[in-house]
Amino acid sequence: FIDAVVFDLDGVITDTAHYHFLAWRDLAREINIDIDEMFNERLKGVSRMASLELILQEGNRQNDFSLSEKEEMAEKKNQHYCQFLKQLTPHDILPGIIELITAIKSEGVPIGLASVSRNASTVLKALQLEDTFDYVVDASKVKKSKPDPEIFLTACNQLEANPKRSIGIEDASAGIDSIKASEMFAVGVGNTLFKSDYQVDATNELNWEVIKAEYIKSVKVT
Ligand code: G16
Ligand code: MG
Repeated sequence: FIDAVVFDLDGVITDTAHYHFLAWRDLAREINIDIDEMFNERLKGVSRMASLELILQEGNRQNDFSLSEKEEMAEKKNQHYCQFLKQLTPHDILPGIIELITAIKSEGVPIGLASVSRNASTVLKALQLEDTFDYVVDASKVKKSKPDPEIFLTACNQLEANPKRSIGIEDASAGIDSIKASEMFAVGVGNTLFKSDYQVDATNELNWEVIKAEYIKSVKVT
């Protein structure tokens, strides 16, 4: 009765969301903008250039740089981020994720990955998960970033899944919006994702039996 489950990468499969934050924080400091973990919530699931724009707005510096200067800054942040990725190993897969994937797969339900990151394949390789997902949608395959539904709809389409009978798992507010706009059932990992259909505090609380039960409840209500 469930067609597919589509996972976000950064912040759900592994905590690269923190590395993105550290790299942006250092870059922002260089131009005298301070960002904290709370502000970082707004960067989660948002593409590289859109993240930079949000940071510049935060410091009221959105008109201070040319496009090529912005591209340089984004590139600098990415190089710093890629340094962190070098340390990434399968030990960095978040708690409960392998168990969840195993439970879903044991029922023959296909799984997809929806990440707007251009580094998604590098991250998957480092975690040794490159053959785990039935279909991976990354930045190269979509025109519009989250919160647009394109990325989750593409994943469902490729998995031959009806979005209304599919589940998306996200740690970002923009990602939950993308899942809801796709008419999928939204599972949120975090404590501020109020638009989720079902929310857990952390990945170790993701349990396939519970997720299915919550999905069935929502279908009965509507
Ligand atoms: C991720 C992160 C975002 C990041 C974006 C682009 O999305 O959540 O913070 O800005 O990818 O990443 P990159 O600079 O590597 O292309 P997701 O969809 O995996 O959460
Ligand atoms: Mg994420």
